[in-house]
Amino acid sequence: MGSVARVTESTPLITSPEPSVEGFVREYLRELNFTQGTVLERASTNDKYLALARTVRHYLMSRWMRTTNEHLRTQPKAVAYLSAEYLLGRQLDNALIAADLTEVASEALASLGIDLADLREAEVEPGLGNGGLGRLAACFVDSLATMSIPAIGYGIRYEYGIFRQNFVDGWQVEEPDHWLDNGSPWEFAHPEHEVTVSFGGRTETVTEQVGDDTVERTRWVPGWKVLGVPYNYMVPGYRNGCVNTLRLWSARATHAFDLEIFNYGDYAEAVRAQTFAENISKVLYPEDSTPQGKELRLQQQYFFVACSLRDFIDQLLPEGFDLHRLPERVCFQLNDTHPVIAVPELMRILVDEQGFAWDEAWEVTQGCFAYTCHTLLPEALEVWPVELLGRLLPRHLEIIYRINDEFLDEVRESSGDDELLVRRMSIIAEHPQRAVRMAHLATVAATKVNGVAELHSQLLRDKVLADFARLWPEKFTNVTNGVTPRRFVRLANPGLSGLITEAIGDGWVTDLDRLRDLEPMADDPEFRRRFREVKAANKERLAGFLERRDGIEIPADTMLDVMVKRLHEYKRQTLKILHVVTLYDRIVSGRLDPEDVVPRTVVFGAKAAPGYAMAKQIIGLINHVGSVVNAHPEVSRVLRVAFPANYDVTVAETLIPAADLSEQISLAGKEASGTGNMKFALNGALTVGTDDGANVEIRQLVGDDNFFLFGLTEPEAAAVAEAGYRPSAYYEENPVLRRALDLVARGEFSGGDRRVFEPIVSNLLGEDRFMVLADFQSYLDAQERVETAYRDPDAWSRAAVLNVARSGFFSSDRSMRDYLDRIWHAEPMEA
Ligand code: NBY
Repeated sequence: MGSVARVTESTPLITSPEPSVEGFVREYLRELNFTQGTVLERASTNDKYLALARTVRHYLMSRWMRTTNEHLRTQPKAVAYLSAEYLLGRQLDNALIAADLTEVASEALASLGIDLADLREAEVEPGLGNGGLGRLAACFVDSLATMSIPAIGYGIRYEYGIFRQNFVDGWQVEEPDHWLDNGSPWEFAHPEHEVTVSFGGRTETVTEQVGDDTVERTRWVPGWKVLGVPYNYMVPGYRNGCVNTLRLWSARATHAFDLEIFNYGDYAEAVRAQTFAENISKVLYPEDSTPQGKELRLQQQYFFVACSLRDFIDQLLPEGFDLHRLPERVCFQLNDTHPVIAVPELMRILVDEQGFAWDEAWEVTQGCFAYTCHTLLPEALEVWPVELLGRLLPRHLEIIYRINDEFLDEVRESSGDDELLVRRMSIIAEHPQRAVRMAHLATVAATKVNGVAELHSQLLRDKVLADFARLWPEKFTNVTNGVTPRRFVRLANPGLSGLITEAIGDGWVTDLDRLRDLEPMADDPEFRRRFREVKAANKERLAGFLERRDGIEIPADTMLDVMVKRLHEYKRQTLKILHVVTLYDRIVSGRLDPEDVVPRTVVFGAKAAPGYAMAKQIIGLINHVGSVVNAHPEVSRVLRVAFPANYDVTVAETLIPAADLSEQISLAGKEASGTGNMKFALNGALTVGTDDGANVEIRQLVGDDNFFLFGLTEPEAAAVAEAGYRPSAYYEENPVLRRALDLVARGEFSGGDRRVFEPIVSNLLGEDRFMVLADFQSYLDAQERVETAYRDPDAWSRAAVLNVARSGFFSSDRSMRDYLDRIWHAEPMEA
């Protein structure tokens, strides 16, 4: 029986090697020869990269084993982060800086005639997420490790991550992301710790004799099962001896199932069944806001949380642990509603498997979960049709109904039978079809519910979940998002990092509030000059990168104006492109002398969900406008558009440090937080932005003088909507806007074909749900202020340095402290 030896303190560990150039060369050649099975002379770049990745692991391995042993031995309260997405980005560089090995590795490789930079490029990033939510999870596990918090991340090992984006004639085409094809040196498979997950079937009631009593129990009789195999990834803290674990689950067919079919002699059917099971972790759903309600997605969600709860209980708790005390040992943080099916799953484990009374089980469950909401769009709130949920998870549906019954009793009691309220709050929606509202289930079960920026949390309390906030005001809290300074400053911007460290020491990497000490430097002309030098070098680096990667040429000495994020109407890429169209129109029509324009390069990066037709239209429009602008002899002297395909974490790391201007232009009240906005500010870009999400907090911190605010506020936008918004009125009244829209409508960017962008034009004139036209003039005015400011390089760089100095709050380390204080109540491990 594959039993695993219990870890004791005396289990001998081979210790990781001490870092030295000679030692590294030895370890490296050993990996190349013994694991990769090749010799230096014949090794491909991929061979060399894989050997390097494995060599770097050696240096983190004893910290990992020690951290894991300590967690098992001391049984501290732990954070278990449940997330369907982790948008990790490349691992090599992060592991090197965490282990403080970059110089040693680079010298060691150089002595073998290898350039570390070439091997970095060989890594295909694990894109196991869509955007902000997935990247946030990756930043959080980094911070938890750096702060020595006992934590484990649980998720799905998708065989295909977020699709690769290509442009064909300017239109998005998706290709599968084969990220595992060249080997996966950062993961450790543990098939011996496989977990069985059940689906389908029915429930039945059995009577049992307990002492003198007969009790009725419900039993789930599943219809089919799959296995979950865990893959462990190291999550190294920054030079602190702690390496936490990220555990991603991969689906396999059960052994019994295929054996049975093989015995019937139906080989092909057996293989098909295997494929069916393995489909569960095959591919990441590419929707970043509107859930698709697909059966396979619910299978994915249940699959990974069932594996994770089992794993936590069976592997991380001591044998015989009294599950009544589970809340003392863990907080399961629900990253949006995707893992919320964990709530009825824990109830099922406690009631059906452990024999808990319902109320006891509910108390434990309520003590173990907390829920983070990441949206404000009503269509983004997940609901699962009862028909589907009941077919896939019949026992869970019964449990959800009972949770709802008891909850609605409480609502009736406290509201004096307000039936309208009951309907609004019910976990079960009746229209347009009977369905489970996952956000309601999460809110009812959780100890705490948080939004991801002050404004967002306020709107959750006042609008999205207002009934719940009235019933349980103390349940609601805010934790403003953050980003890891290790990846997004230290690793992505070595030039700025060096400059900061020279000025204030290197403590900022793990204590970002220290950036405040830079504030006086904003008034030091020499510091500002060096800051500009760093920016210029980062632009050069970006220009080289885009040239190599995409064959895109950008001038390296213009204002770099960047809008990177998923493509969504609420984010308003359309507003940005209308600004570009306006500049183009003014120059072409002779209204604006190119000499009077501040030369700028507008860079877009955005993937559209493959089924989101309007988003794909907008991508087409950006590319077509870009082609016309870039081909125009006068215009292209002062205005360029670049839209590199397949924006990902790796691109972000080169693009953000080069940016002068950060575009954060969502309609107020729609972007929950944003995290790109934080990365730009920390890298010394100025923001042109609306009063939305975390922009509000950025502006408060950096100061109005160092931020270009425009647009309706949330209450204003709500009032306009309430009064009946008429976008065509703006079109009629504003000749500049009319000219821009007319150009698009007339086919200026589509070879004279008016039909191509007709859907965009008629949407803007007819509905314009996100009020692009209402904010257009205010945006143009803000861009005028941007130009004026940019003409004074000294003043601009002063503002940029102040952005850096005042953005320390946006470290994900601070977010973790807030979660720890307000929600998790876990403590760091002793060093
Ligand atoms: O989460 C984003 C928010 O839009 C952004 O404002 C915030 O900063 C960030 C981190 O809190 N949300 C997000 O990225 N959402 C998704 O990626 C997503 C993915 C899948 C689904 C829904 C949303 N889905 O239902 O399938």
